[in-house]
Amino acid sequence: MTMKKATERYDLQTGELSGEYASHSRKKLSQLKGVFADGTAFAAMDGEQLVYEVSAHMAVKEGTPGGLFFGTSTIHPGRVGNEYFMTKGHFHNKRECAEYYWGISGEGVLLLMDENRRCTAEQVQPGSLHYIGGYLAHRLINTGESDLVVGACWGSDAGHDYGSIETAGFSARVLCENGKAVLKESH
Ligand code: PAN
Ligand code: ZN
Repeated sequence: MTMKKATERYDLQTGELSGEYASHSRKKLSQLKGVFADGTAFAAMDGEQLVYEVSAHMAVKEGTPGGLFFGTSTIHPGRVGNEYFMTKGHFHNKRECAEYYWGISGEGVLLLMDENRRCTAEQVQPGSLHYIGGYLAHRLINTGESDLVVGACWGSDAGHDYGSIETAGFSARVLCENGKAVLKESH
């Protein structure tokens, strides 16, 4: 019997992933049209600006029943008007599929919304652990001045449904008021 060398790597400090199964994607502002409330502020900004990046470790094919995916999301600091940079957010295609998030660095908010559009929000900070139950849409918001880095683990058959969020959005937004992050209802 031979012992295999570990080729897949996860940096415990930074959340950086590397190896055969690691892939990286980036979201620029121009890919987030309609996500932020202030369309005028959005139009005045540089569409090339990087808003967030996701590294994912996918050792099985998307859709494989029973498998797991593992990822690191980095949301850069910034605002569109008074609204902080954030992810698009999604429900899972298989609505019952849950997910774990954990804070690695930076400060932010995890916004959750159920299918009746009821929102709750959790503070994300280094070491915070978040169990996102099934049937909940989830979005990360960077309320700090440095990168918000968050780890994630989800089922390889969960899938991502962005459509309903693109159409109706979340029923709450996190805005900067007098330098502080505040949660505001928005229908
Ligand atoms: C995360 C998210 C990641 C980017 O890995 O996919 O934070 O957010 P959007 O997918 O909403 O653009 C996750 O929740 N996976 O299921
Ligand atoms: Zn998810």
